[in-house]
Amino acid sequence: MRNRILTDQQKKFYADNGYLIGLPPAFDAEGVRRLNEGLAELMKLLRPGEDSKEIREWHESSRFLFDICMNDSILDVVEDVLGPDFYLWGSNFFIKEPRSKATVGWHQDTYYWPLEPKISATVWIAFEGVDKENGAMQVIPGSHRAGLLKHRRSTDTDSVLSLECESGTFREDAAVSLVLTAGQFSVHDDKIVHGSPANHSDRRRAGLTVRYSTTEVRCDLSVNSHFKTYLCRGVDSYHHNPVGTIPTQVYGRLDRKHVSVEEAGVKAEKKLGLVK
Ligand SMILES: O=C(O)CCC(=O)C(=O)O
Repeated sequence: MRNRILTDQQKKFYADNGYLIGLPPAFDAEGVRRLNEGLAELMKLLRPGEDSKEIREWHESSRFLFDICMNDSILDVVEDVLGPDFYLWGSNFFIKEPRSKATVGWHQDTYYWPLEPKISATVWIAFEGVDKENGAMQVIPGSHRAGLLKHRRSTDTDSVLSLECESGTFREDAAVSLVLTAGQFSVHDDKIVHGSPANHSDRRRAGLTVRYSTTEVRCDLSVNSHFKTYLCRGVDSYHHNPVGTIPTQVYGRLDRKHVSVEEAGVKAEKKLGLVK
């Protein structure tokens, strides 16, 4: 049987607060060097006018990213959080160049995803150290227990996301910054309220988010027809979702576009019962 990675205390912390930091790094100094070398290769595949936000779900087309998402020390932690049977389905970069004004508005991931039941976790892998100054992600501890909050279309043009929690639905003054060293990762629940401020430093801030769900979670393919799963641990006895093929190229673009609820628009929000 697999050794448990998280202590009972850490599991309780995750259940109560909806996130975890302070985990052992998944990548050492050489590993971090390779992460950034690989990121530079992926950036070369971007077309004029595109930026790192376009590198979404490229774990389906780049073995380099697929292997990061399937890193055993990361999956061990996810298994402790989600249980024995779960799959990988999403990945994307959140990169803020030095002095970038870009922010991420307060949101709950689950609002963006046409998934049911809502049992998912995100791992945020630090390609460089992140702290308050360079715009580390912030979470509102315990907010995942309040259920789905109302979101509205944001008018803040600096935010890279347009759906944000309505003000007054959570306690912004309780925010905690997820400070990480390069190679470390955090984990957060799909219902926790989180976001991030601008990068006020001369350092780049780069992180890769990786999304995992338990095998009982089904994607509404009428909203995101490109959804693909990769079983990470255990068995998928539900067979609810399409299964992806493991990429053979080390670095490759994915030109099939996954669609979030944000992109699918109000029609999808209505269909999923998020708005009337
Ligand atoms: O990196 C960030 O600032 C935001 C990340 C995020 O929203 C997420 O992981 O869902």
